[in-house]
Amino acid sequence: MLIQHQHPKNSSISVSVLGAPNVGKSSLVNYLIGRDLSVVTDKAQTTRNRFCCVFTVDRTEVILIDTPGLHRSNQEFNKRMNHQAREGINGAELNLLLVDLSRPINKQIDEFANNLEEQLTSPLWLILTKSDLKKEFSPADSKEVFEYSKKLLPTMDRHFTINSNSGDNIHQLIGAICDVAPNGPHHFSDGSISNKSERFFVTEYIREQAFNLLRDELPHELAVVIDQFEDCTGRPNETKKSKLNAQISATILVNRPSQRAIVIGSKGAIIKKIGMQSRERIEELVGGQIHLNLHVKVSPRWFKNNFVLEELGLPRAPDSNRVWHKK
Ligand SMILES: Nc1nc2c(ncn2[C@@H]2O[C@H](COP(=O)(O)OP(=O)(O)OP(=O)(O)O)[C@@H](O)[C@H]2O)c(=O)[nH]1
Ligand SMILES: [Mg+2]
Repeated sequence: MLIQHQHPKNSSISVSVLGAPNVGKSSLVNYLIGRDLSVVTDKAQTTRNRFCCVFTVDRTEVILIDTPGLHRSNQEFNKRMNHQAREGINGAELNLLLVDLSRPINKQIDEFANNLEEQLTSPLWLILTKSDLKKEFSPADSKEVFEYSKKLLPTMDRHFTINSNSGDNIHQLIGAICDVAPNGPHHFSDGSISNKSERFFVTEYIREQAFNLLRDELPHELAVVIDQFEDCTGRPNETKKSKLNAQISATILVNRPSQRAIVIGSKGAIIKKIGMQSRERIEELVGGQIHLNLHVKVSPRWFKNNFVLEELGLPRAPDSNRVWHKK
């Protein structure tokens, strides 16, 4: 076993990244791992599934758990997303609570405490994000917010003020995480960087570009599923086509026929753009050329359909509604 050959001084820590939608969780994750793996958009509820990704500093492995933004909703889809976020805490040895400085601060802390205080057993650190958007915010202000959060969240233990665009203070955060990492073997010792497959990130990147190109409520009523993912890397190297890494067909699900028309766009302009931009992202991920075929399908109320939700990696939550529709 690989683990038996690991250096005795190795250490490893799993760290959940929590907070309300749009506070900058995935941006911080990407900054820490040094690549744009997780999807980031200016829309709330971009991340829908919890997943792990990893970076190492010297002998310390840090496993980050990116989570969907916690929010209040009675919709089945949102309940399952929230459940993904709550599950992020399970098994995490350290939790980071991200709070967006450009929005009401105490309200975010209150909501988090109301939602999750009972579930927290590991240490919690307060990470005040987007410091560039609140330049007047002083270290004394940070301390005050930290003291406030400690009253509501007993496991609250440290605080940092960061900016994920420029990286301000993030190296201090990395140092602090490494300092508390317990000795133990690395779990991602085979060189992989995430617990999710390429298929998962393909759907994420298509959805990310759709989010970027579409406005209003449409992004929330849109999902992406893979129809076919053919790995072409093993093909004999004789034709030009054999340079292909993968041949991928995916479907963008929308709720209503009018949304299908918007996603396709005039003369197919929008879907073409989604395809071109997401292909660039996917090719970077797989390290080679791909063929990407995109379709748009009306799947009425897919966000209430257990079958689709399971396919999207969102299993039933403890507070799930009683729904079971056929596809
Ligand atoms: N100005 C500024 N913008 C930031 C910073 N960090 C993140 N953002 C922006 O905030 C928006 C949301 O960032 P995400 O990383 O997607 O936020 P998230 O918390 O993962 O959001 P969900 O997945 O929807 O819960 C994006 O437009 C980011 O570019 C920051 O430090 N400064
Ligand atoms: Mg996110």
